Amino acid sequence: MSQGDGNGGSIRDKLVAIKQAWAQSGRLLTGKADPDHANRLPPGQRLVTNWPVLDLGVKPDIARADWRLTVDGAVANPITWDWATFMAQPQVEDVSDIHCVTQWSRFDNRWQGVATSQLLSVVQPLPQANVVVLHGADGYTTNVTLARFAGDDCLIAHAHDGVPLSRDHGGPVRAIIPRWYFWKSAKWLTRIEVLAVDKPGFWELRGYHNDGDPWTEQRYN
Ligand SMILES: Nc1nc2c(c(=O)[nH]1)N[C@H]1C(S)=C(S)[C@@H](COP(=O)(O)O)O[C@H]1N2
Ligand SMILES: [Mo]
Repeated sequence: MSQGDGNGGSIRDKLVAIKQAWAQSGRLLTGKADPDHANRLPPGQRLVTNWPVLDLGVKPDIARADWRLTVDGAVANPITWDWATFMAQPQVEDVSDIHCVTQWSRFDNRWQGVATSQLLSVVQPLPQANVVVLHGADGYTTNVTLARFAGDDCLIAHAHDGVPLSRDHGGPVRAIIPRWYFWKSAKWLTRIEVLAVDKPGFWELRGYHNDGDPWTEQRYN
């Protein structure tokens, strides 16, 4: 995250400031919660068929040969996987919808990768473990409760619709947390920190909700 740091005039800093101001003013909230999922499209969302790209102005370029995934913190068995070790894990496929807090949703995304439950069974979280912080190679972070992260629809994805994840969309590997807004699905994933005490991530520190349920519009805190 070097671009723009310490330079209040960069495009990246302006974009961050705009989204942070939206969070402060509660923009985009409709007040029409749909906790029972009566509609497939959550309140305030509109369906897209393209796939927008959102980032902080930095797209890390990571070759699979250089990529590593470290899981550390409150675990009995910390790991660092290289590409071959990651791909040797049992592979799953899951279809889910994307809901971005900036109001676009995209249905029926077919993800391929390693289930978070598989990863957790390898690292063995300690009894006090409560939350994970996902780290992207661009310096991005986001926090997710361990319970949510362990959901059966969550995975560490390396492909979408059978095609390797592009650099734009977070390749080689990104997290997929379908039941939360898409800001929780960290791209260019290289580290998963397992913690006893919660630690807000990049957007959570800038006014976004600590959870992020689209049906009750947990956009901002
Ligand atoms: N590493 C990293 N992950 C990230 C982001 C980011 O800036 N850096 N942006 C988040 C946000 S706000 C969204 S909406 C989605 C966008 O994913 P996409 O570009 O594949 O649509 O990635 C999330 N994961
Ligand atoms: Mo987003």
